[in-house]
Amino acid sequence: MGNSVSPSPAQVMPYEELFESAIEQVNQRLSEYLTPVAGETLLSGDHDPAKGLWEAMRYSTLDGGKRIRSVLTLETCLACGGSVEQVLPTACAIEMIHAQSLIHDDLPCMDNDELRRGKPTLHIAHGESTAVLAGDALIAMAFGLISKHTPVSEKLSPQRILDVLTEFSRATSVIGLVNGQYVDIEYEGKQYTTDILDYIHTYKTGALFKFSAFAGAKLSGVDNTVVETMTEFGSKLGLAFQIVDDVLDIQSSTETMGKTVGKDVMQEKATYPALHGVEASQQKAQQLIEDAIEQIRECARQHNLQVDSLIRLAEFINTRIS
Ligand code: GRG
Repeated sequence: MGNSVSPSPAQVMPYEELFESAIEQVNQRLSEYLTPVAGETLLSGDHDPAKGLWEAMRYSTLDGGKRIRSVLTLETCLACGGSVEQVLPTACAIEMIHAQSLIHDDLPCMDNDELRRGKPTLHIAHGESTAVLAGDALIAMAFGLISKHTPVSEKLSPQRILDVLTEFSRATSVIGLVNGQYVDIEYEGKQYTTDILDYIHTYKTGALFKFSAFAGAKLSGVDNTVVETMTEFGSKLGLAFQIVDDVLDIQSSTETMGKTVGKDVMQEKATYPALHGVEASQQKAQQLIEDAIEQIRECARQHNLQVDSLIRLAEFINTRIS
């Protein structure tokens, strides 16, 4: 697409290098969380009859994925003066929910896809019932990680952690992924308005980005005014991300994306390019990113925050090719 918002020297550095440390920390911690604790179940280790379930959860969560939502959470927390430890369990929980949403989205009863992150989807590789159950386990586990592993401190009260859990529940359910996905499927092959399109994108994709930024700010211990600005920033990034995704579904290749492209047209999905055309979609995504960047620049000036990484992340969303 090449819709660069404000070209800067750092932008030539690829996303994976810019956020290498955050991505590595998330991957390492995710792997730890997705390793069964010895002795916790009736039969464990080589005798564990549910070994295949763990393998399935690891297959879809650990191998691949840009980690953009968890990077957003970590970088927001750092920008607001927090530490990685304060937020890493929540960042991992977000990746688990994201992985689960992809597993279930790929099922034959939903988008019916056979390729994800460059390899067979979970139901193709491990069977449909395992894919449903691995997704179920990831959802339930995600909530427990936040409550069990987030360290309480003077800056990070139990109430803040409860607020994060409440918002996580909302963002993943009926003002989030589930209702977005429901309406997305409901409107396949039907007439839709801009309001319906915004509804789908705001919830199906926007809600988890919004939550990612919210959680990063909230768990840093920063004031609520900053939390609100960061939450709006995440929301705009999420909407832009989905619009860019819809454009890439038309302009990119299955090889580059690691998932089947061209499906939106085939399944007559409600998308920005289908309703407004590719050019207007690119302009809309660019506008959202510009607004988001301006908003956090202003917030950074007022509250003396360091937001360069967040700006780089926002720019990546608009220039990504996969
Ligand atoms: C969360 C309880 C619960 C249920 C999930 C199936 C479902 C309900 C929601 C599906 C939502 C969905 C598939 C949204 C699409 C979001 C999107 C653009 C995904 C691609 O994200 P990337 O590009 O993927 O970040 P990688 O592979 O890089 O992680």
